Amino acid sequence: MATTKVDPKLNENNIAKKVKTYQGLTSQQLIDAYRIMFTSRRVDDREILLKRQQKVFFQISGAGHEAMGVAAAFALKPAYDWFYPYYRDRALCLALGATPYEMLLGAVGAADDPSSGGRQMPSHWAYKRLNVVTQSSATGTQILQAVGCAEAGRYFAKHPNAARKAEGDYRQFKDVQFQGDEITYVSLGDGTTSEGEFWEALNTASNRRLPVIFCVEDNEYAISVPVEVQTSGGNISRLVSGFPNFHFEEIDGTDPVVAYAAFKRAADHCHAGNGPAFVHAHVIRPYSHSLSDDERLYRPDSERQADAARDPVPRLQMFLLREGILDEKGINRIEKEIEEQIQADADRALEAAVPQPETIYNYVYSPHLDPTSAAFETRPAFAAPETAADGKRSAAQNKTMADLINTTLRDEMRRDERVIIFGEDVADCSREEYVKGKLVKGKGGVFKLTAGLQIEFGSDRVFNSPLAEANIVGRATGMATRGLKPVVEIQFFDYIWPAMMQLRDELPIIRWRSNNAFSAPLVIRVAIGGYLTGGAIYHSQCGESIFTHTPGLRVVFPSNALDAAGLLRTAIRCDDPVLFLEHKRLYRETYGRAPYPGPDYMVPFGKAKIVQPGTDLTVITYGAVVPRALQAAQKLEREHQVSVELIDLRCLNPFDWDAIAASVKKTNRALIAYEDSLSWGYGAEIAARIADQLFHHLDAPVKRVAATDTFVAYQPILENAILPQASDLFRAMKELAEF
Ligand SMILES: Cc1ncc(C[n+]2csc(CCOP(=O)(O)OP(=O)(O)O)c2C)c(N)n1
Ligand SMILES: [Mg+2]
Repeated sequence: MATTKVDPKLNENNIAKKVKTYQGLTSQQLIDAYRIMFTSRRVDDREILLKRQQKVFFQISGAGHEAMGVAAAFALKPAYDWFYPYYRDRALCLALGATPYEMLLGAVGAADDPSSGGRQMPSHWAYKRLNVVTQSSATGTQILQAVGCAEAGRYFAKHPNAARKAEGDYRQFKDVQFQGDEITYVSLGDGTTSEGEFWEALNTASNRRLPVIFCVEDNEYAISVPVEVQTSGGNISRLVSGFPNFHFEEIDGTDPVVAYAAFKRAADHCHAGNGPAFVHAHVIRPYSHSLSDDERLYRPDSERQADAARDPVPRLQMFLLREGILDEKGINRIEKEIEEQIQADADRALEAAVPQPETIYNYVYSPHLDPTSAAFETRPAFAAPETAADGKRSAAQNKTMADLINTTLRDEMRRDERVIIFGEDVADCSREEYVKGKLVKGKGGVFKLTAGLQIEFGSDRVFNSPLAEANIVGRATGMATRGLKPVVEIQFFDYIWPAMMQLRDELPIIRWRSNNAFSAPLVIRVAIGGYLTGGAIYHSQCGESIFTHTPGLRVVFPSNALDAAGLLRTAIRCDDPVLFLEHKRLYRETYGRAPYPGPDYMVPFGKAKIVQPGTDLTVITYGAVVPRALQAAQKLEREHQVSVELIDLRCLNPFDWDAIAASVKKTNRALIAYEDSLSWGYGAEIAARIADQLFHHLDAPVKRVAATDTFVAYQPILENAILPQASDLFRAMKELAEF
């Protein structure tokens, strides 16, 4: 154990009294540390017993990681600092204030499990009252979120008015807490340092000098894979040492005294505003990876025995005895007390009520604010029309979808200081002195959708991200968890995939998996789609069904300027995460232009628009297929007197089943048209529902028109053949009408 130091302290008579401390830890704190470490180990042991008795269903232990966890907690403040711990951080959570009973409620999957209400495996910590944020099983996803969390804390400290509550939108339900000098703690295993998101997080924290403590708990194994296979040279400290602005510590994480001193120095570095800290703690893993793993299959006894000699729990016990801080009786008393308490807690947890099956849909979406409700339905407030000579609204007043998205972003940023925008190229100019000096005009997005916003709102609120999509979505998720409203941009749908882990396993399930303790309402704007004449494979993709297949994510896909404005406003004000798909081909199309509808115009989610009413067949579509379907329908009417009812879904999740059902009951024929590849596409689900629920109303098979089951090619002849054209739609509608 580490060397002893003596600190001068004043006693109650203001006489300097020497209190012996161990690198800042008092004897009492060391006794507390032992208490917590022993408790942590015994909760693991109890869970293992319960698992063997089949009374709990999974076990993963924090054994071997206890000392550094307690040390980190002692150096930081629960309910003040923020914590993104991973599954080995049982001792950290206990030291922050979580109780063994709460942990055992998690193990049995009780309704009152504060981490998830029985939805997540045990050791997936979430304690709202302590600022311990909900964690997933995915290794590494927490790291970028922690960075976003730290950014949010800094933002609120700089813009305290943004933290204010406001009625009528998501802010009403989002309490914001922040401290000027808070720290975000995030931990991970040695294996997890191989994930790209780890490096993205270090890069951003370093670059922005964020007060984040990254803690790598290096037990030298990721399940059975040893550290030298994960990490070039076998030591992560060596690899990260070049990141600027960091404070680095590499320590024996089985020694609480050493670890505490290291975390203190790390916290001091963060508090001084110097930037992040990296604590590389060497620990052991005495209980295999989890109860589903037997490390004897890949670790010889010699190695396991060497580890056992470093076990932090007996080591601290020996230290307390050697230093005369506790005698054997004292140790026994503490241990007995803990054993009895855990026994009682386990008995109580086994009796606890389990969650009821009918609760499974609770908290998939916000229970507070329903974006399909009338609260999100407002009438457009168009300015009095300036009429041209022909009496029609002047062309200048008709705005493109790009114009109205830009205006909506501007309006919402004026209204709500929590709205911030970042992404690739979204700023006017990162080197702001160039725009300030009027040397350049500024860019504002590759499609110019965010043009002028950085100039108006400043670089705190509109800024460029690194070229890293997981970075964008992961950080935004962390920020939104704290109450900011990021409206981030993914430059092309084709490049959304690096963010897929955050989009599938994190953002949409934060509310559900934490049983409503946490939420991350934010907006991801994505330029999508083809018909670009030369867009080719990597600038033309659709693929919306992948996201409508993810519970918890709202998916919107407008076809015209007015809907885009109204739906984007709903997306920003609502309390759920929203994927806002903007068709590139529609950005500046003549079709669907509209005058500015005012700063409060909203379209509720899940309400389709009847583009044209009809009686003979129903066409259900959205996005850039809407104008093509309209063209086909008008031609069919002109040439064959077939009356088509054209439905623009506008919102894909939720979608307007009522509008579809009412129309199909009237026309008895349904065609679903979409730009994505035919097979497994969005229309497949609609077709299946119509077949299932409207079978008796059908006079013809349900038909689909979509892209071929290929990617989109560059040569326009190929692109035309691949994507559904008005002529394809015309043919399919005609055949269906004639069936
Ligand atoms: C993204 C992802 N890939 C794979 C897994 C399966 N898995 C769970 S833990 C683990 C090893 C993690 O090792 P390490 O980061 O060293 O942490 P340790 O368990 O050793 O503390 C793996 C591969 C996962 N949970 N998430
Ligand atoms: Mg490991």
